[in-house]
Amino acid sequence: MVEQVRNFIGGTWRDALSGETFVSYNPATESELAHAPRSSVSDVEQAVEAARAAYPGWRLTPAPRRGEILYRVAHILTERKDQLARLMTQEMGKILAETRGDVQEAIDMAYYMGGEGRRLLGYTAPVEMPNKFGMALRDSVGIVGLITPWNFPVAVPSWKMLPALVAGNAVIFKPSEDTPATSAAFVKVFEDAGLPPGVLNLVTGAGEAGAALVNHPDVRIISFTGSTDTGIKVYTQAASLGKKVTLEMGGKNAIIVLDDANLDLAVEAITWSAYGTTGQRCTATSRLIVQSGIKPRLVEALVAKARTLSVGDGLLEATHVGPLVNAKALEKVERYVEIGRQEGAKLMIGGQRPSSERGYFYTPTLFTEVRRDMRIAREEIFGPVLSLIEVASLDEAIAVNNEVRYGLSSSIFTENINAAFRAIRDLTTGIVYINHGTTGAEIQFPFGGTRGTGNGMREAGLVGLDSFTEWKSVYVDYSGRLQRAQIDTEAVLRQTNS
Ligand code: UN1
Repeated sequence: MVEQVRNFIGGTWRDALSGETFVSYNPATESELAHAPRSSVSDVEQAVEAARAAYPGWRLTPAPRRGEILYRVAHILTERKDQLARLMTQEMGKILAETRGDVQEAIDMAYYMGGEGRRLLGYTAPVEMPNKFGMALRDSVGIVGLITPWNFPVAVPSWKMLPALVAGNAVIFKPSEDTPATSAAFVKVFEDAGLPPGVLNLVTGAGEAGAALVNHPDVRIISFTGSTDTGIKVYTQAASLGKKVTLEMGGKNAIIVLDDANLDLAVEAITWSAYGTTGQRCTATSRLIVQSGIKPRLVEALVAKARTLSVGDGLLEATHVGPLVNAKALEKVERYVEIGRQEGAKLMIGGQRPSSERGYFYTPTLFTEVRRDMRIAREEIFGPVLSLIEVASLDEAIAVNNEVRYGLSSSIFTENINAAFRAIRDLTTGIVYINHGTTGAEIQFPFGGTRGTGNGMREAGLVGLDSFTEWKSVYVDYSGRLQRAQIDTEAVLRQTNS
């Protein structure tokens, strides 16, 4: 049955004002999964109107009460975890174990940010005058716009929505056009948890709705996760309107394997970080930087392991690797594999579609003899394609890791503690793993990357509120007179010299 998705604006579920819809497909079967509103400027305007009406009341709702609603969100998500995971698998393809993990990240985040309802910590510090008090408070900002991708359709919006809401903002959520049904099911959880109408609004659609959000003068913050091309456009436009922006874009993450690594452990980690989620994570491993001594054994073990992976519909428990999200994503992978071949890299396994009549499937692929300057060593492919670059030393491995335009995640496999600490110090990515793949970040630590991955902001963790709050510094003078700082420099010097 094809589901009818609606926008959620001011607490009611509605079609687009134009009545137009678009289709969301199941990438494993290519069948229609849902029809959703193709929102335009006027739908976004309605959502902003609803958010503007809801904001003053939400802002003044005591933060511990806001936090309690987030705890209810966590409970309902826990109850609906399997249901949401199944819908997500059908809508964007990744396997059930991964879609359950996606929902779990949102549950974790709801508890974590629910707790912020009783913290939202600011600080006090001494001030220069007697009978005077100073403090710094976090304040909400107003209306926040979220533009989010299809690869983590519940987890990634949760990193944005939950801190934004607990801090007292009103939110407009524009999810990827590949996952409108999952997004609506996620928003329904907030409705059922008792979030007041208008505090969270959903507008589905494509670029037009996203652009309307970025352009609307009353939307003061844009939090974006997605492709580098779109992210830079969003950033440029939002900056010209003086908005605050949080960006999380591409990755070209590497695992370094030194000669002394635990081979079995490295093979497991590489396999899941490179081919899990069909390589469609911004944290996925797409480069392997391998020291010469271990290379032959590692390649042999990786090829053997890749042969055991079953590619298919993510709803089947036996599947390891689901489809790519859509035809365009599949074409991009095919194009890059062709580029790799032409550049002279050696295809060890994969490099083709499995024989299936339907679905955007692609077999796990490994290239060796990849040079640092090849496009497959530098550009984000976002699919199950791994490029192996051979190096002589730890120094060379670190240099290769750091030279790409992205800086999200990196990892090193070594049993040598000195090498591990050198890597921690010198790998210039936002996330560094030791003896673990490049995926699997936890919500209590900052998430984000250096260089072209972002704009210096981080999501989640202790700093997760920074994107959605403004600092307000407050001075209270209770001396009853106008006190002015007068530092008698000469007197200070006389005292110091005596
Ligand atoms: C993403 O791909 O955008 O660290 C997010 C991980 C997950 C989140 C990935 N926890 O792989």
